[in-house]
Amino acid sequence: MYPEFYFMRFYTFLMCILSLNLMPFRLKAESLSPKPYGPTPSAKQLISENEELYAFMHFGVNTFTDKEWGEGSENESIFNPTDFNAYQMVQAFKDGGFKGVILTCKHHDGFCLWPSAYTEHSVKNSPWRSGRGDVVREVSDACHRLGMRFGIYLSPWDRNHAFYGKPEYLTYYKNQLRELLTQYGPIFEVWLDGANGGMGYYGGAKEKRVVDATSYYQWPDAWVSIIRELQPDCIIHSDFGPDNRWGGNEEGTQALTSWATIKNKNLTFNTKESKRNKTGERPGDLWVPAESDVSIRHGWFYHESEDSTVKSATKLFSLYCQSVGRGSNLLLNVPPDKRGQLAAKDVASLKAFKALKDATFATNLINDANITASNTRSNDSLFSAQHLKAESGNTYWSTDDSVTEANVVFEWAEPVTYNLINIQEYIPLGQRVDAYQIEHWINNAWVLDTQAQAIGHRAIFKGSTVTTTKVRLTIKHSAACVAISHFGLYLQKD
Ligand code: FUL
Repeated sequence: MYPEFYFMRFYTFLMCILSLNLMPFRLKAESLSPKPYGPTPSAKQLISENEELYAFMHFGVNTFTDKEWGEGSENESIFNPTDFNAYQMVQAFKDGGFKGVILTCKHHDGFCLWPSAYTEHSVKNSPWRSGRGDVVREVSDACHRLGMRFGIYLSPWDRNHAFYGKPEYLTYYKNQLRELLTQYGPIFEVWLDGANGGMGYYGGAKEKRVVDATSYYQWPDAWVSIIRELQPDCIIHSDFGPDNRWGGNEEGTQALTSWATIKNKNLTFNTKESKRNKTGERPGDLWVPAESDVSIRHGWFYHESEDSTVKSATKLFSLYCQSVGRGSNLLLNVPPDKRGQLAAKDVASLKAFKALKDATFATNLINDANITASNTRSNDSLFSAQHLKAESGNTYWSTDDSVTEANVVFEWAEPVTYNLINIQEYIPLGQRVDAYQIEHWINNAWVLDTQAQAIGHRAIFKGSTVTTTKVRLTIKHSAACVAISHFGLYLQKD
């Protein structure tokens, strides 16, 4: 026999002993965990919800014509940023805590920010970089080098294209989708805008063309299948989803109760049902959380006259609380100026927003609290309410299967002061809680801070400043036993 043989036998024996030792723990965690309730997020939806913050960049001929919607007749020569710098922009988003950037590769005016092989109406006929520039390339490269994700907006409505409204345009659109999905590395989100039809240049026809978005666009067969085929990890955004839905306004806020789920009925591209968009539906059949878009300025494109409208860090933090803090992503648009950079004021606001957010969430007061739960699943520390302190990860407080009403009391030896409450559900197991409240103890009685319905990925409540020695979280009703991953009390100083 060879020495290697003895070594391999010993190694195999050792591995068996080790895995036998670990197995009971793994089996225990799996066998004791609650069963998922209702629809649950896919792996890419989970990543997207955890990332929370994305940047939108509206850039194109409108930047130079000072318009919001270009007509499609703009001469390519108008596009000429004087000092384009993708790194300046992507770095500013990164410094602001954003995880990805979605670029308007083509807005309604039809001008393409990349040298598409299918049209002359693009950067290749502009004076910028002598016609050899590619904004999509530079922004996607900067994203990938700086550890940010890159996404695309490709407007279905094209006011330049001669065939818009006819079958030929659909081939053009699909070809462009393929170009963008195959030549610029991983794409984390495709943002399909619902704005459609109207007056336009249309190759010189200069007329009104109205389409029925549901029957005209080959949705979902064409677009969705192309995106799924070429970028399976990509989130598809449209008015209804399928991966996240438009939140129902362009103000960056979400309804107080916004479920991550919707019903699987009457869903077509451009399904704008304001209630469904704003609040989601419960019980739902599909996991389609909201995404809330808003611009840091009054308009989506850069206009010097709007320099005074740049939102402050406090305003951005308040939007974060009203979007991410209501189970949605926040998609914040910051438009490049005529140089092809973000203006200093916008950059400063992004940085200050991150500083304010970090300072607010720096100290969770429950870390020093004595924590008592009315029920702990199987009385097992795996599901203890102590896990509520953890900011992220795979731990959560859970109750026995039969227990759908429960509470946790947090108690301090010395009074604590807070004005912001943050609660998160363990969403890999679905959205379970239907009603809950948070109270504090004052003058020997419980006083209500807030009562609400949906938790989901995150629920944030900014209220008046409270000083107390006891706080109670009560789950009044849950569709299945609870699975809460985080609870936090913070003091936001403006
Ligand atoms: C809308 C568009 O019409 C706006 O110009 C902007 O792109 C916004 C994000 O979506 O539907």
